[in-house]
Amino acid sequence: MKRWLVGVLVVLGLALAQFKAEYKLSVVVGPNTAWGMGAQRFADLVREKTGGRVNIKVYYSGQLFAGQQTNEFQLLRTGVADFALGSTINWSPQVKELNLFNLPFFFPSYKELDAVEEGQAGKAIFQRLRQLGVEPLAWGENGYRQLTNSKRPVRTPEDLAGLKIRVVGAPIFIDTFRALGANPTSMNWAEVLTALQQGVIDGQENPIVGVIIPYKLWELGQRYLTLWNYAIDPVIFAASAATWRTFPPEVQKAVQEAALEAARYQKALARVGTDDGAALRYLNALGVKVEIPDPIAYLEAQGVQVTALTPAEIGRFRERVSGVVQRWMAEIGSTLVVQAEADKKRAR
Ligand code: X2X
Repeated sequence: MKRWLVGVLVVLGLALAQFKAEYKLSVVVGPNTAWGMGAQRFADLVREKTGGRVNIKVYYSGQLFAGQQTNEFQLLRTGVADFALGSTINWSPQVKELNLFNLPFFFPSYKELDAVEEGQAGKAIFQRLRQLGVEPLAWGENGYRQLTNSKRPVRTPEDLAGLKIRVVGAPIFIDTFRALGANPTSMNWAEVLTALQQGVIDGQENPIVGVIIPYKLWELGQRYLTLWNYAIDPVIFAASAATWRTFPPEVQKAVQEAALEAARYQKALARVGTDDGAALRYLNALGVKVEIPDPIAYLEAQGVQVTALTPAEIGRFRERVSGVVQRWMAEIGSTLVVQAEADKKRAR
């Protein structure tokens, strides 16, 4: 064989060899959620923008971490997962700064949340993730978390008394629901549906568009819904640094662009009918068919009794958790909390 041809083949071989046949992406929920659809969109865009070199397979419903959702961050760090669309809740046991989003009643509006994500605090959080071996690419969203239960309407902290509420295995949620007088128990999402069906738990908390509707929780007896926006659940599009380092700069750029584009679409899907109309307009402009433009009317039509709390009613819950907020702000770190407060203020 000609020398130059050998050279060409070697270079070609190297170029090919640096890509795996399949890159694994972890998601906690199934494909029919905004979160799952965002993951698929990201995979499709990455394939398209890298000319098929980066081929991502989405592993839904926690397949990669075998049900233990608070292990996802570790999987990503070690490169067992190449990518993830990870909830800040599930990563918060390893990344204490992410408890910022778990602070009860800390984010009164999407506008303030977006300002924090795009602002100083969001940048500091991304920097922290990089230090821990995870390359953050974009902010997506599961949504504002609302309460459902099978027993009664919840309008006051007294209504919550004694209700057995499933929360994710992140300690701040146990603290919060204890302070509210409920009986919280931590459980992986993979077990929640059966637990609801069997009445092992009375209630749970999750976003309406992101989880409650796609999983049809009313069919599992969750007939009472309280809208209180008590916590927000961002989803971070991210790569394992171990994988990220193997990509040449032009591939990194393509993957980064794909993440921003997919995240914008994903966030809009998660917010439909719960914002000022911007999400729906954006999706309409993209030509995406939105099946449930009014999620609250839809839930009511399914027989769910919806209790929307007034600001004064929310104030009563907020009072009960003031100690939890103080304690967890110290845990998160005052620098980050001050940055977040400043970011929020700028949005107002
Ligand atoms: O487990 C949950 O409640 C879920 C699906 O919302 C998260 O992964 C945080």
